[in-house]
Amino acid sequence: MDFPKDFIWGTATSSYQIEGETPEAGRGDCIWGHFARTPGKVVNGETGAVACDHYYRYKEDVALLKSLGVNAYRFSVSWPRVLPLGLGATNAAGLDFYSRLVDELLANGITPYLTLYHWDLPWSLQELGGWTNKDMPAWFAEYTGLMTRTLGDRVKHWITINEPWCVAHLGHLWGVHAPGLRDPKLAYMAAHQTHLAHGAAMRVIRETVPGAQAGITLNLTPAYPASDDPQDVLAAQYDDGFSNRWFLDPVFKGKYPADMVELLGEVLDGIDLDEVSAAAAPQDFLGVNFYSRGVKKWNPDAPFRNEGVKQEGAPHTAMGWEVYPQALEELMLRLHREYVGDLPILITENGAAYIDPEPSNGVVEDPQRAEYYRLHLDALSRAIAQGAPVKGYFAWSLMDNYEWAEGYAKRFGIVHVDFETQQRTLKRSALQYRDLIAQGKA
Ligand code: IFM
Repeated sequence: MDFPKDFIWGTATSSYQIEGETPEAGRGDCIWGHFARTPGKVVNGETGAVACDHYYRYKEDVALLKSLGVNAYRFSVSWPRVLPLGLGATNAAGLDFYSRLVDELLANGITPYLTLYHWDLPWSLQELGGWTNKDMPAWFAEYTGLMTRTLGDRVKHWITINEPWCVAHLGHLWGVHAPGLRDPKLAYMAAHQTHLAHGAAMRVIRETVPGAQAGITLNLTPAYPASDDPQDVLAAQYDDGFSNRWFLDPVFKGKYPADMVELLGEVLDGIDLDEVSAAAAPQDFLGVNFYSRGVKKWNPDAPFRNEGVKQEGAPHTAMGWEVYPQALEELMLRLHREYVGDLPILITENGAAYIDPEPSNGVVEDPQRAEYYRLHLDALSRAIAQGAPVKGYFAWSLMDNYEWAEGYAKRFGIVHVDFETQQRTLKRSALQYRDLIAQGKA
């Protein structure tokens, strides 16, 4: 593997997944707390009430980052921690927490990459319709301004929204994530609002943070046809539209993909499609979260005319996601050709859940996760050698945490967390990552 000397090596987390809800520190409720407390929504009814207790243990966690040798850390701000009702009165303790976290990172030589929205919408905004309310871009801009004014002197790397596809589809179409709605029209309205909110936040960041580097993070899942049959090829094209182009095209072309607009038809009624040009505000990088691929076959009865085909015999993670690193290499080259040109790409998440053994002799042996990382970093280094402008990589995740509707059962960390004692233990994958970073910097 060959990475440039100035490569950005990081790990990533998000607020609701690690911090703990800490109402005693003035944080307001969010849609995930509400969703998780609703019976039947999350495995074992688990919530992020304590999670990794990171709000109180952040210094220990920054020390872990330091021990790994990373030069960057991607975290998210909990909107209801700083604005408990989403708008209006601020929570000084919440702002102070992020200020202390940023100072601790900088003191340890670690560059903060701040994500403004990683799914924990203030509950009071959801009561007003949340992402389907047309005021969302303005609310998001107000919240962005608060954060840039508070941290913009020290934080120069800003990510607006994490995985708008999940916000729209998991949260508003299939109802498996907060806020748990199941309505195609609401889902596409929510997606539209994430585009507009991204554009609005980019303008605020530009105006308030001199020298800012800013962009969005999209989860991209390459689609492959199950066979050479032209119908399967079309199924893959539609899946690509649904999973990838609906989010890439607004940001890079300022418009929605025409084939999908036609396919969605009246689902889009009530959305002013031309407004999406606001999402094309120039970015400094594209954040990409990559986990797996989809293999698609034609199904005229499926909502998007395609359905996934499980690749029997291929390796899969504990999430049931196929391990297919070649898709990462191909995705980077496609983005380079069709979207970003030479604009930097940051892999803002990549990683895998597996069932791990308990710690033994001070380490957790996780050979499958270590191999997943090795294969994907290898794929990335091949893409870079062919000209893809990949400038950084953030392992998902620094530590085991609250995996949304899967609760604590699915562990993505390179650091093991004992959720009873909050003891952190490095896994073998973390040691491998540390060594790789050291070689890369050498
Ligand atoms: O844990 C999530 C993260 O919050 C967003 N991207 C995918 C990860 C694994 O499911």
